[in-house]
Amino acid sequence: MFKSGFVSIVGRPNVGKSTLLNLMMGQKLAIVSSKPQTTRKNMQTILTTNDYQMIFVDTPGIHKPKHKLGEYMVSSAKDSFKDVDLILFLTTTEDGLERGDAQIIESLKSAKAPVFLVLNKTDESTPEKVAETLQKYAEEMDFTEIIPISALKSRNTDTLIDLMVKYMPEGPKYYPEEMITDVQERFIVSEIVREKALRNLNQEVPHGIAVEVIQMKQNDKGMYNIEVDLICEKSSHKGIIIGKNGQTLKRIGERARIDIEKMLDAKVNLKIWVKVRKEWRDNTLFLNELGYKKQK
Ligand SMILES: Nc1nc2c(ncn2[C@@H]2O[C@H](COP(=O)(O)OP(=O)(O)OP(=O)(O)O)[C@@H](O)[C@H]2O)c(=O)[nH]1
Ligand SMILES: [Mg+2]
Repeated sequence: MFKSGFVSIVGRPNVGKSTLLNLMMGQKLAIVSSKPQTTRKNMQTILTTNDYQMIFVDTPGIHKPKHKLGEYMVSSAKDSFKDVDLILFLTTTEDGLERGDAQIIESLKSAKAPVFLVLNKTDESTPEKVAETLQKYAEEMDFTEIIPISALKSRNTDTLIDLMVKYMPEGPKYYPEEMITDVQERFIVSEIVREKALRNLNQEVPHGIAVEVIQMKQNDKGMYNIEVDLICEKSSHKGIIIGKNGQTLKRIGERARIDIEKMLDAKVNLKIWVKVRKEWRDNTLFLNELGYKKQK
């Protein structure tokens, strides 16, 4: 009997949703950073074996939105509660209930799919704190399964996958075997650049960044010429992104190029243009242009 289904991965920002997705896929597809609100839109990845096909939906962290981009992110995440066969609710031992998990649990209660409580980052915690947290959460909701893991150290993640498969219904191969994601290469390219910007910039600068691929062409030697706009919110931010003698931008560009070359398995010539667009995170038209718009 072949099993298949959709699995949504939800939780507060920064709890390790994208890290877990990459681990289960056995390759890096979603970007990861130590800053909250890294993921901005839902992304599907597809894991096919001889026995099952699971489609994972990585979602933005659920938080209190402060602009239209944030509203889009939170509604995308919550949309994923519907029409899935299983929900993984990720959290950590860090006072999650006080920091927004209580509200997430309230919305999860009306979901039709079974909900697993997945306590991540156990490598950063103690067994006592893990046990205490699990007990506290179990009082809030009747979770189908409760699994402590470390996505970073692959701790207990095989058990998690086994349990997920157990709850998958009998079903068809929704996607061809060789397909691993529903997003295009262009999107992953823009995300890689954004990841390097997130990792190399501080305070409010990285959160106001968007990346748009304006050209991506392969020449007859197989090399890609890629040009992207790196959009920020203020001219002072533009200066910070470029850095002294252009050092910061150079570092972002080099790190991004290395990862893009790995992903495309080809040489890449990457050009980044830094642009300013005031308050774009509240500009609906521009958000739509960047692909931050509802599908329906
Ligand atoms: N120590 C530890 N760190 C982890 C673990 N899983 C993820 N992290 C780290 O937590 C940070 C956030 O990881 P992400 O995977 O980007 O988290 P996310 O939930 O997708 O975050 P958003 O996209 O912002 O909602 C990164 O620095 C990860 O390396 C873990 O099991 N243990
Ligand atoms: Mg993420």
